[in-house]
Amino acid sequence: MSTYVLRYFPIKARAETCRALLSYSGASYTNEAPAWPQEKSNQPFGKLPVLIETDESGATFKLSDSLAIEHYLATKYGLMVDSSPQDRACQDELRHQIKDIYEFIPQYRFGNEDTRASVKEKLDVQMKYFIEYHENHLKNNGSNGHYFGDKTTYVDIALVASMRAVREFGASIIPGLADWLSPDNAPLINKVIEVVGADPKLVKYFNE
Ligand SMILES: N[C@@H](CCC(=O)N[C@@H](CS)C(=O)NCC(=O)O)C(=O)O
Repeated sequence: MSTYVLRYFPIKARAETCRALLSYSGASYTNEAPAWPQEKSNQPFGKLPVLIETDESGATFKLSDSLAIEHYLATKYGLMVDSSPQDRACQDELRHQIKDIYEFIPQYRFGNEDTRASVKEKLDVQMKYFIEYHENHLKNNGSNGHYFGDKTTYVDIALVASMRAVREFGASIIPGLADWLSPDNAPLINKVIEVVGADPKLVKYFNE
């Protein structure tokens, strides 16, 4: 069985879904927080997260970029809905929309003080689209706390983990961000967080 090291900063941000997928899959993994910027030049692309997998034979596989890591883990552990090319595309679409919301956090945090109002304005517009689109998708799937069918799959886990990052990390950075995700405003999104978040397979992740 493979073991993994997930390199990232000790914050709840871009690596959350990678960590949640590892936990959900029962994989053996450790988190590693390299000294930065000293270790930057030792990463394949100068950025984190980086996943290092070691298989039974001792061979290693290194992958950088959060979505590539997620896609790899979700495929490897049978968490992609693989019934048609449309289903695969739809999962990428939904996942990328979740990531687009997350991306407002670094834009706001690291942008100049005078760009913040415009970043917040764009976030507010996008949040409205995001919530409408995802609530509608979840309703069409039966309002059962899952994006596809009645089982936990990649997008469910990505939502739970990303919204945790948005609430616990992003909300302290962008005023009003958490309000968008109230149960009244986004009931079916919250249902996924409740149903999937209660799965014991995510306990290791939640305890990190
Ligand atoms: N597309 C990449 C972006 C990675 C990225 O920007 N990582 C940031 C942390 S969230 C980083 O490594 N920053 C440190 C640096 O650029 O020196 C991904 O999704 O993994």
